[in-house]
Amino acid sequence: MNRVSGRIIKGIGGFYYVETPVGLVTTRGRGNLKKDGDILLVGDFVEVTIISDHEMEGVVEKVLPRANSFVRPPIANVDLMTIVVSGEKPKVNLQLLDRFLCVSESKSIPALICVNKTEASRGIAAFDRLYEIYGNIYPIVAVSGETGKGIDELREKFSGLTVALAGPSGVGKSTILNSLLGREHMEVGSISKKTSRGRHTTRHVELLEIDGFTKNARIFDTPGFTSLDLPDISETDLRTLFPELVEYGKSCRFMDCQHIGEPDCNVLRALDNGDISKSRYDSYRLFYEEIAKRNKF
Ligand SMILES: Nc1nc2c(ncn2[C@@H]2O[C@H](COP(=O)(O)OP(=O)(O)O)[C@@H](O)[C@H]2O)c(=O)[nH]1
Ligand SMILES: [Mg+2]
Ligand SMILES: [Zn+2]
Repeated sequence: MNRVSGRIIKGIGGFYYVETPVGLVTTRGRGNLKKDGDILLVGDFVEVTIISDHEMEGVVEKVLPRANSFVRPPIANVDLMTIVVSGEKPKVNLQLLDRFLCVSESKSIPALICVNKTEASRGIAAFDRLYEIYGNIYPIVAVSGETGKGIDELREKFSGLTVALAGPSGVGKSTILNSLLGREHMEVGSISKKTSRGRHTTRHVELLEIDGFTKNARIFDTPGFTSLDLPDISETDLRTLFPELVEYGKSCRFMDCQHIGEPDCNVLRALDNGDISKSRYDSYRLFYEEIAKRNKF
């Protein structure tokens, strides 16, 4: 029996496919892990025992510690959360964008904002507005999945990383994915055009390879995170998920200042000066109330 290390790059119908130095090994789910109540996620780094050399079948023996994981979609070890918004229709929802950013922060996953549909002046204006708000806090890239604008820059930013795409439906995640891959990749759960037989699979997650300039990147082909609950955090800790509140909050009079009306609050001063944008602060207050209400029950 031959034990090797690898990474789960595909999960479909209870089978998990592990990429290893000796080739793709097919495993049937949890294997020996079942008793621990462990579940496997695409993106997991694992150790497998090859039980049949001929068919390259194996059993997962061990899941290595995860840097991070998600339940929906079921993926692990994301290096970069790319949040896609649209410079055209559908109109940018800043509150939703801030929600995604908070979730990334809560899992300590670096985030990148990708503004799609910027091939025309209206999209460019939208990008400029977003740059005003986020340019000092997060990397932000203007692209057009349609024309290919900015896709090389995105590829460069993704180099060597495992990337997930997030954003509401219609912003162009699938278009960007295809543009990055340089080919049509049929979306999970999409209607097969050839057969019109409907959804081609129900539960299928894959980690695809993108050819980068320097180092290849991997990208999850899930339809993306379309909406997310706020992280499991107390309202008093929420401020730690807004990098600019952390920064300006260092000079508040009180160490535990919540920036909601305390005396000598440097965050409120920065808000007055325009150093902190109103929309970000509004999201903070909105999420604060939402979490306070949630935690009451
Ligand atoms: N104008 C414009 N439309 C785009 C662009 N990228 C995608 N679209 C269109 O936006 C719609 C939604 O795209 P899709 O990739 O399915 O979005 P998803 O729901 O996020 O996966 C489709 O009609 C696309 O043709 C772009 O860069 N510019
Ligand atoms: Mg899509
Ligand atoms: Zn304060």
